[in-house]
Amino acid sequence: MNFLPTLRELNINFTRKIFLRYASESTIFNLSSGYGKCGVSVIRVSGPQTRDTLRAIVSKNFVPKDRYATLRSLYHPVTNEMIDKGLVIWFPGPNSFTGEDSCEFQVHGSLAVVEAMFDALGSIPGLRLSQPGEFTKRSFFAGKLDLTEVEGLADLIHAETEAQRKQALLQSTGSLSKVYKNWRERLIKCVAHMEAYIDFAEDENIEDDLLEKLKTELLSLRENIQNHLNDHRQGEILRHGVRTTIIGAPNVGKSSFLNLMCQRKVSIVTPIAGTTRDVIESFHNICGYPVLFADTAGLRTLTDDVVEKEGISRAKDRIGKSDLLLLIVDATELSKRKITNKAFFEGFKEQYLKELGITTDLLSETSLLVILNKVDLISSEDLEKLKNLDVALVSCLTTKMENLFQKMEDKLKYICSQPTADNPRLTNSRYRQELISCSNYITVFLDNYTTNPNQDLAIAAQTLRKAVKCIEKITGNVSTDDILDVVFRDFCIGK
Ligand SMILES: Nc1nc2c(ncn2[C@@H]2O[C@H](COP(=O)(O)OP(=O)(O)O)[C@@H](O)[C@H]2O)c(=O)[nH]1
Ligand SMILES: [Mg+2]
Repeated sequence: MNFLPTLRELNINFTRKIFLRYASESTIFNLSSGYGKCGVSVIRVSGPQTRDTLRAIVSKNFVPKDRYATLRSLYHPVTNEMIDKGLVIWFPGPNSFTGEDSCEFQVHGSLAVVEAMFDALGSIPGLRLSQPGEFTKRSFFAGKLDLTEVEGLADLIHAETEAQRKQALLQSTGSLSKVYKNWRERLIKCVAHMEAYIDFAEDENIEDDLLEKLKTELLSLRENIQNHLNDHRQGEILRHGVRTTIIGAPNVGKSSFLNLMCQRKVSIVTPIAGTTRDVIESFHNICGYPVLFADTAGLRTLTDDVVEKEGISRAKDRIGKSDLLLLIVDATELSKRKITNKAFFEGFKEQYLKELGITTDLLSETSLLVILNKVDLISSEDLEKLKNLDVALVSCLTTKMENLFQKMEDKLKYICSQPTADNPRLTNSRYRQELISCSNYITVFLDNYTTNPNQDLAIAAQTLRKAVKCIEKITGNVSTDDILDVVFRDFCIGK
């Protein structure tokens, strides 16, 4: 039996088709790294005129060696004035980043040199400055990267912490792409089998248990997708930053804690209860994880102040949107109540949260770390006893932080997890939406198939094709200009 027509039809490399449509005559250039007062600036050129560009800038007889750095004098093609001496590298297509002929000029990093180079390149007819993301877009259309790799690359460029860098690097080098490609191929096979069944059901050569096998495969595939989706949004949180809210009663030192983390006076600190009213945010790299701290109004149930009430309402709203809550408690409160063992402490925590008006539904999806502040006010004996509890001990006044970073790192690791090449994390809500739809189409197929064996098989096959489309929208195998616009919009110029 020949499945080839179906497979070929589904497997058309749309990307290449689009590339042919998009491939322009234009050669683009831009600064890809370094700017003003940097040691080196790298200016990249890509497109059909790259070889001519090298001749125009270096010399008429210049014969570049593939992927080999050579030190050359660089000239303005109109004035023939020497601009700089720098390294020139020639990357012939198709084995270049963009798939086209490209080259790099590594010049001295001053603004004046870069401007003179831009003027020189701009004077060559047919050359123009690239748009943000245009080099990567060409790479995508040349089939060098799929959309998940493109988005991983954008994340790598924007990564602010070590954990984000690791996740982005894995994605940009194809870890997610591999998973989604595999699911797409498995689904395509299912469609092909389904169509074979429709076409050749009467044929005696068809395997009897073809539909049974199909069902087993789709159940297993759906389970893989579900497991990938049930990730507590770890990859997305790491990508966007862990929303961390500092909460507690008035005057326990919440604002002092934010200032200590930021090493500057972001939030106003006074001994007057109810000083902080708005939610004050500040982004920080904590142990390699991106943390978006929010200082909030002190929580108390008894207040008539309208502004403070609004502050408390904003704080609660923020609690509901947090990934991590830092509950600041005055350490003297615990030593006063003689709470030194774990069981008592758990009871205290529950009661204390209730007193603050924090209900369990607000906490359901959120991790909580208790931070005992003002340890400078308790005896060293009491401090020793508090060390038995699962808390971080700090003094914002003396800046003493016993075990704070270890405790924070444990929580952050748990919230973001450690992505690995074998188990890459879902990092993007766009992928989540498409995978949910994909899984739903598989469910529709399985439900209809199992409950109604007489269903229209052509419609069933169509449902599976829709499931394939969902995955193709993630990786960019289909022509969806609206998705491409969103993906490339956030790239920086020169990449
Ligand atoms: N002794 C002591 N006082 C502190 C400490 N942290 C904050 N305070 C004081 O507690 C008061 C309330 O601090 P603030 O940060 O405004 O508390 P918030 O209302 O929870 O934001 C201020 O007078 C701070 O100087 C600490 O570690 N030790
Ligand atoms: Mg405050």
